[in-house]
Amino acid sequence: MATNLLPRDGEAYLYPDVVPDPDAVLERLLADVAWRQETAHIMGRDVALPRLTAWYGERGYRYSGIDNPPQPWLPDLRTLRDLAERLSGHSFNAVLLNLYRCGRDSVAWHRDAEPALGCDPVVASVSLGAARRFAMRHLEDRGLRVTLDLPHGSLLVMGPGSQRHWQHALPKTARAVGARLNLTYRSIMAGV
Ligand SMILES: O=C(O)CCC(=O)C(=O)O
Repeated sequence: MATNLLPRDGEAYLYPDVVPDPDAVLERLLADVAWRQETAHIMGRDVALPRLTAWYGERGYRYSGIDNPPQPWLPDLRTLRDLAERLSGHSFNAVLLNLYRCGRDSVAWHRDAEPALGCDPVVASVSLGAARRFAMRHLEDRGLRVTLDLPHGSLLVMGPGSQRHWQHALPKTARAVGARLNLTYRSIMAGV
């Protein structure tokens, strides 16, 4: 039984070493996924996201002004979804993929809180490739932080409360690190 990493107002559980044959899965996904360089519109300027992204699954999704239409699952994405569902006890109908090419790639503080995710979403996050530091901070009590390394082949389940009361980020690092691929499985509601 994994222990809750959050001291209050939410749940997050890390399951190391759960992806079978992670090197082969990583290699296939790097080659087969339709990676995109998206831009976000920030303060009147178009800014390239510091990572590549892709979206797959039965439902589309819009975040930060970026439209992600539904796209059929790849076999590896379906297998990882089944694993995430088994370990989390939740079901998922779509996945956002992030490719961090090197230590300069990152994701800023945010919550996965779009209306289509519902009021208290559970997000299951698979990590492949270089281990990177992942940070969570409490929304009201910004000094309350949890940081952990997300290793190759692991699953982080961000459970109830984790998106309502906490933000998360993947900071840049000056260390020489290789590519990291992250998959966040989500449940998207229809017609929202
Ligand atoms: O790469 C990660 O571990 C985090 C990804 C993330 O924050 C997101 O997709 O919302």
